[in-house]
Amino acid sequence: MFKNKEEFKQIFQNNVVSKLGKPLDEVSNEDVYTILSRMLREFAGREWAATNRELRQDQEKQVYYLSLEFLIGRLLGNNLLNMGMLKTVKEGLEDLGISLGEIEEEEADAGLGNGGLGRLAACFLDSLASLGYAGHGCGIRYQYGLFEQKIVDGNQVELPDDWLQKGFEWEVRRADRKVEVRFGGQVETREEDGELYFSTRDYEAVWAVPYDVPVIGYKGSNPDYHINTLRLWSAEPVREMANRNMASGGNYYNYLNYNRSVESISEFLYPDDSHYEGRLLRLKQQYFLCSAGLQSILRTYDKLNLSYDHLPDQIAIHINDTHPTLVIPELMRILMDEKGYGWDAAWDITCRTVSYTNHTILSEALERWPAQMIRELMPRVYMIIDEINTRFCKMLMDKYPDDPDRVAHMAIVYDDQVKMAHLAIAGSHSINGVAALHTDILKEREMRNFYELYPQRFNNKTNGITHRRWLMHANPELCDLISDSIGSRWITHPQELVGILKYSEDAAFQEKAAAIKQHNKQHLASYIEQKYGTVVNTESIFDVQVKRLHAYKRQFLNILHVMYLYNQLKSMPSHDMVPRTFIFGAKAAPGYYLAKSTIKLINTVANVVNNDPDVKDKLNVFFLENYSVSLAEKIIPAADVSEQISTASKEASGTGNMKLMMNGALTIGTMDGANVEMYEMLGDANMFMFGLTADQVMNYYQHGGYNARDIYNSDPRIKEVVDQLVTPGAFAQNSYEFDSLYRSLLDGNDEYFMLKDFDSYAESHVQIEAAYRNQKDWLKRSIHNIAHSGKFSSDRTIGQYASEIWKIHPVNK
Ligand code: 26W
Repeated sequence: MFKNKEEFKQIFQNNVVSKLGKPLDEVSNEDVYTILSRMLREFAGREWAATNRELRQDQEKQVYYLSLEFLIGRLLGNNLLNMGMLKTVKEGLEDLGISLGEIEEEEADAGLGNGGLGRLAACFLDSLASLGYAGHGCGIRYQYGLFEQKIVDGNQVELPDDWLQKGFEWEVRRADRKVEVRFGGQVETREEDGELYFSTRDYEAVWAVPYDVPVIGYKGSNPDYHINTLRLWSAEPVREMANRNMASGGNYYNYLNYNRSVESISEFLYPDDSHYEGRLLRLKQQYFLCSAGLQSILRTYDKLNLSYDHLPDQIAIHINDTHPTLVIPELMRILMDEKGYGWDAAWDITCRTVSYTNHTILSEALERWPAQMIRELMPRVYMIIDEINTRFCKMLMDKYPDDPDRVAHMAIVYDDQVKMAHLAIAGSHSINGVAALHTDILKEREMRNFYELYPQRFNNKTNGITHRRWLMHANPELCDLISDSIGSRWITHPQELVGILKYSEDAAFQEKAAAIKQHNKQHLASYIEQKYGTVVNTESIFDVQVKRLHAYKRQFLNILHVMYLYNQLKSMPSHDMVPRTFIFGAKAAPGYYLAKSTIKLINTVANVVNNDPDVKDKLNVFFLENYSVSLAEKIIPAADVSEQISTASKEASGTGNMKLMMNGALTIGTMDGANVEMYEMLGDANMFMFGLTADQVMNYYQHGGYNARDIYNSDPRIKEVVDQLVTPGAFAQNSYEFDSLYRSLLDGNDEYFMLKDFDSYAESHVQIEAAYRNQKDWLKRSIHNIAHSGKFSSDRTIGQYASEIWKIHPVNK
């Protein structure tokens, strides 16, 4: 596109004049953003077409990653990085007096996801493209992404996230590729020559219109770009439906109602994370994605002119949690009703095509749809689910004739509910967990019966994160320091980050690493100061917990510990403590009362601590509102300490833990999710582990034996902070505001073992403080964390999915 900085400046300036008709000194940051992103999109468009041509010619197997969430964040900086243009453009703009950082701030985050699961999907797309795989995303183009969070009087308030308001420069509407999705109607059965045929009449049709987003792989020294596609579907009314309604005597209001109900399908993302809610509209979204996605996948397949017998050799369909499970009965329907296959052959093809990832074992998150709802919304699909269930249960009864309980537990449809995880396991060839511990729990406990039935289907794929966004883009100085020291091969082989181990005690390297951390802390501090008008002590330890707010993630434990530190400082003003800044970022599901109370508690404590002259030089608390991908990119490089403190066994993997480790933060954590695998590499010297193990937690759940009140009564530190929740004075304004939090600990017997783990948590914090006092040692540990983080690049994860589940190969490599 441009060979060097001067050429870039020329082309950019020409664009400004020809497209805006303004001189450069009159353009706004928004103008610059628009011009720049359009230049890149146009250029990428040509390369995109080239990749697509190549994929058609090569007839390589393609993988489609179906997900109701893609939490991609901003694209300008990342696309520049992956296209190899970041430095040229940054310096070129600088010459023109423009800061690229400020221009990037103009872009709205594409926040089409809730948290871990959606961000993982986005990291996977980046790795698929960067490694040269033919792997595409398939999702929904929500008009409103995850709500925008405002904090008003310490409380969370949700505002709509109107991210498309100024347009999304990276997408291309492909009206020519729209497909029809059908809901409702009646199934008609017809018999001909002893065969049954099914068709549905009186259905309601909607258009699914795709918007394609290029997923630009990291170019590095490759001669060509590799650009995959993220296809996001938007629902639009079918005019003929409206006409039909009018012709059959319907009125104008019916027509408007139809329009409105169609548009609502892709209107907003459900803000629930780990809590299933059986809403009809959510089910509609799921089928909308599955039906539209499958039609476009099969349309591409049809161009190969192959029999559907070969579908599993050419196509892999991956479902991100159970949310797109309907793709299984939908593929069965197409194969049988439209392609003429019998049941057994269709089932074989379906199972060999689909694979499934489980992201949680929380029972409240497992999807169970009322059978009646599916029957009404997709009657033919329901018939197929019912038949899958009948055959599955029959097979189980033959296998376990003396164990009817087992059969009942494993049934797909039971008690008029469809258990989506059971359907996903029965109808796929691979089921994976997202960290070793999580997969073990699936195999040994939650899905034990299924594991015994299909041991070869279960496997582990420990999560990863893209080091391109989370290290190279978020922390460019650290990235340069690494490359200056060990060369740049680590960029395409992230496990080679271990090369920096030899510098872990090198004074010059340590000094540079410390300066970079300090600079990142100042950067975050100025963001906080600008936004909240509060001064941040950048000499303090930045202790960070950023993730969705959930009881099992235990932000509550963190803030209880802060309250304890405050009490300690108040009673011993001379207490020598390394200054600490506790930073929180978290959105709570709008209906999750305890989570919202926790946010209020954090803000209440922040208000007291930050304004108390006795402690404010030593202890500070900030709750940064609207935690999002772009905010994460500011916070994570600035963190000294990473809080990964979920109740053991509850966090399937965690991925924030990996991002913080890669940026040199030291973890205080439980033996949960991927923390366990981090610990295997880092050991006690480089990580601060505390608390119950997963086995201990699960034993308590199974056999009882835990009494929170005993701990409350025996540990005065704990009694004091717990009482402060309901005693007006130090923190609470009244006795009822934090009453539910209080009661969850004592009356609810502390389901997440916060009081049980409090002591070892506090002790680990003492160790952290001691460790921080020795800066050389601290830096050595920090460098160890960075060095060992290569394993957690999603390039490693995707390589494993590709070879072990999808059986795909990089194109032309
Ligand atoms: C239907 C309601 C609902 C919505 C989202 C139920 C469950 C979910 C997700 C499965 C929740 C989720 O994001 N899980 C997280 O997935 C990450 C990526 O694998 C893991 O790192 C986190 O540990 C896990 O909580």
